[in-house]
Amino acid sequence: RNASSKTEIGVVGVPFEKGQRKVGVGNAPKVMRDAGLINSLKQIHDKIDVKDYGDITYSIDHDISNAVPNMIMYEHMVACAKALSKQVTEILNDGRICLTIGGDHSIAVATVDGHIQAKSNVALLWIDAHADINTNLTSTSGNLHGMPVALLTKELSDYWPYLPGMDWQKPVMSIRNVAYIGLRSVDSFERLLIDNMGITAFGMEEVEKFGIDQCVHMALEKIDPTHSKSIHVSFDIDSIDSLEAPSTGTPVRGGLTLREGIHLMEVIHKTGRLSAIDLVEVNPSIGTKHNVDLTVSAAIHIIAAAFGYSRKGLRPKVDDLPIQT
Ligand code: NNH
Ligand code: MN
Ligand code: MN
Ligand code: MN
Repeated sequence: RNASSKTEIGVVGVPFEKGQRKVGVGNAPKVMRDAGLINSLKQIHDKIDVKDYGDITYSIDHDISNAVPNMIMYEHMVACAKALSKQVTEILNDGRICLTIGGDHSIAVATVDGHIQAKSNVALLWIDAHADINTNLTSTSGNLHGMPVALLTKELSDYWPYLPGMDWQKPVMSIRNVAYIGLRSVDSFERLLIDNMGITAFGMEEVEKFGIDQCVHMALEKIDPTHSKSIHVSFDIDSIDSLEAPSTGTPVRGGLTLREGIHLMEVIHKTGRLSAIDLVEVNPSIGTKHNVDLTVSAAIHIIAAAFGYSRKGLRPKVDDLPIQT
């Protein structure tokens, strides 16, 4: 894909914050739109077409609250995810790249599910300080935003009890089609899984050792060796160092620089196969106004890079320099 080919984007906001315990992450879609997200997308280049599908709404089934041990506010996740999965499928079937603005990371169960419904052959890049591959038995928090990768993948499906209300969600993705970049806060059972299953993971040590460009290329080569899959990037803003993206629920120092986050997205853009992006865990209630502004603008720069924003600058349509007459 380049500046001369048309890029159609569908944006959906998910004001969902019940996958963790801090207030505020649900306001990110509004804060991102107020900060000019939609216009920033339109201004990337003149072949971009953006449609805003609005925010996800849902109503919960009280009968399934506390149905599963150690999954807090489970009934909320179930209801939101069902609505979001449908919306993502619709956006992709409309021929658009789906940009989902969270919300906490539990919403990725739905975005990836919706992506698989539309495209079947999906490769998933999970950009995060955390691995989000806990089950209800391994999680020490009970927070659902630490569990989406385990809910999505077939190799983990035997580790779950029956999940009422989630029958629509089929764990059909193989963990072989998932790669992590940015890990630096991994729980002990998560580490055991990553090692035992040989999950592709480029933690901060690997980013340091090989550089971000090599890490992204190696990750893509592992999860999409035939260069044929539909690419999903689930981007947790806490992958970025907390100095550059401080307004997030579980900040971790020593992370990706904004420049590395932008470069990563530029590489993915150049594949021409990017179909869906989640941008999650921006919490506008954490930190000062300056902290929030830094975090929101980092998120917008990362998104713009994914859609082809060029740091080199783009040449004009008519490439004659204006001359004095
Ligand atoms: N691993 C921890 C848990 O399961 C923290 C997860 N927090 C995140 N993940 N922000 O991206 O609760
Ligand atoms: Mn996450
Ligand atoms: Mn995280
Ligand atoms: Mn190759």
